[in-house]
Amino acid sequence: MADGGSSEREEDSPRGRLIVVSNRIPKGNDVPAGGLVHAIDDALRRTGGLWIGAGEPTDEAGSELTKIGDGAYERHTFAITHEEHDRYYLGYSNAVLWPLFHHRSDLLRIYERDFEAYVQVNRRVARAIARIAEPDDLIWIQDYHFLMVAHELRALGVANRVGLFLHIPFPTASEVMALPQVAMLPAWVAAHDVFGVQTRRDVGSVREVLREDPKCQILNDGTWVREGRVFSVLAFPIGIDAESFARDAQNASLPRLTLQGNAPLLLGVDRLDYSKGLVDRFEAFGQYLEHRDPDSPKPTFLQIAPTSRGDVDAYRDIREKLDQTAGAINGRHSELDWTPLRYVNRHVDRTVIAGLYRRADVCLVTPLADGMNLVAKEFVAAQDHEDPGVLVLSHFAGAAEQFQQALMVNPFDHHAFALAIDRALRMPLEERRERHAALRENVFTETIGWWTDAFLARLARAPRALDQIMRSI
Ligand code: ADQ
Repeated sequence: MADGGSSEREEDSPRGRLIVVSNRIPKGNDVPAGGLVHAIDDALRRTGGLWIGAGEPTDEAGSELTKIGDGAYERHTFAITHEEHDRYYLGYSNAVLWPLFHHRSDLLRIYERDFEAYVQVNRRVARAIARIAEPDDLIWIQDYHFLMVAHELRALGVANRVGLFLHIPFPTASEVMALPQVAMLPAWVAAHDVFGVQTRRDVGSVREVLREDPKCQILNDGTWVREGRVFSVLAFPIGIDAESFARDAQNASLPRLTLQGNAPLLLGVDRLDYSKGLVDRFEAFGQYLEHRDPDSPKPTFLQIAPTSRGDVDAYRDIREKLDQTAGAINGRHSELDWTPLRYVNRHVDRTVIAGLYRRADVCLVTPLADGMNLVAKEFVAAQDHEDPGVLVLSHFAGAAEQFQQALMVNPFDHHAFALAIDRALRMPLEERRERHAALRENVFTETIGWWTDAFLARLARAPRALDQIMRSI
C-alpha cells in the first residue's frame, strides 16, 4: 500500500459481514474465473456477507433488492429502468465520468437529466444498504458508478465503515473543473473512511482536488478531515490471480495462427475503448513496418479488441477510425503470403488469451490513460521464464508505477514507439530474462488476494464513523 494516510498497525476491530457493491454482478451460479468478479467472490467466501449489483433493466424500478442465485454468500440486484440504464450508466457514468477521469474532457456529453438519474440510482442503492446493514458490517463500493453512495449513506445516518475503490484514474484539479458537480466531489470523497485508488499518481490527483476545498484539511499523518470526519486516500494497486493465470497459459491449446514459420508475434488485448490507445498503436506499428529491415522475419501484430459500450457515440467513432487505420496499414504493407496486422473485433475466451500471451514475442500495452491495466500483468504471469516475451508498456498505464523494467513508451510519440517495437523484437535472451524476472516478482507477490486483504484490513482499522460523529460534537 502506498502512503497518503496513516499506516500504523492497530488491532483490527470486530468485523461483521462484507457488503460489496459493484455495477456488474454474476447473474448465474458460475462466477467467471479471473479478474475483479472472481476477487470479490473470493473475499465474500471468506468473510460471508452479500454482493449487490445492477439487475437487468426493466420498465419500472422498485426500491427492493432481488435475491439471485445460491451459494456461500448472498447476491442481490437493485432495480434499474431502461431510461436509468441509458442515463445513469451510458450517460453520466460512461459519457461524463469515464472520459473526464481518462483526461478526455473533449468527449464529455453533459445532460442534467443524466446526473439526476445517477443521483437517483446512487440514492436507491444507499437506501437498500441502509435497510440491511448491521453495525459491524464493512461496506465496500466498487468504482465510478457509485461515487455518491457513501455520501447518501451518511445522510441516512449510516455510521458503518465504508470504503470505495476507484478502478480508473483520478482527474487533475484543472480537469475536474469541467464537471458541473465539481463543488460536490470533495464531499463525496470525504464520506468514505477509505477512498482507494490504483497509484500514487492518483493519490496526488485526489489531494490536489481536496486542497481546492476550504473545508478539507490534511493532517500530519497524511489522513484528511472534512467537517469533523477523518478519512484516508490511499493507493492499492490491483493485481491478478497469477498462479491460476500461469497454469491456464501453460495448459492452453492454441488456435491455428497461420504465422509464417517461426514468425514473431506481437499481441494486443484490450476492450475497444478510446483510452486504450489503439489508433496510436496501429500507427506506430505502421511506422515500424515503414522502416523495418526487409531481411528481418516478417512479424504479425494480432490485436484482439471486442466492442464495448457500443451504444455510446465516442465508442462508435473509435471503432470506425480503427477499421480505417487497420485497412490502410494492411493495404500498404500486405504481401500475398503476409498480412502484418490482424484485428479481431470480438471477445476471445480467457484460456485462449492466456495461450496467446505465452506464444507472443511482444505484448503491446499502450493506453493513453488507464487505472492499472491487467493485461500487462496477465502477459507477465503467462510467460515461460526460460524464454520470456517482452512487455512494451505505456507510461500512462497505472501498472507503469510497479513495472519500471518493462520497455516503457510514450504512445503519442509514434517514432519512438516504432523504435521500441524494433528493440523489443531484437532483445537478447539475457535482457528479456532479467526484465521478466523483476516483473514476475511483482505479479506473483502483489496478487488480487493481496489487494483484497490490504484494502479490507485498512478499512477494518478505520475509526468508526459513529465515534467520529461523537468526537466532533
Ligand atoms: P478494463 O478497462 O476493463 O478495467 P483491464 O485492466 O485491461 O481493463 O482488464 C481487462 C480484462 O479483460 C483483462 O482480464 C483481459 O484479459 C480481459 N480482456 C480484455 N480484452 C479481452 C478480449 N478481447 N477477450 C477476452 N478478454 C479480454 C478497469 C480499468 C483498468 C483496471 C481494471 C481493474 O480500466 O485500468 O486495471 O478495471 O481494476
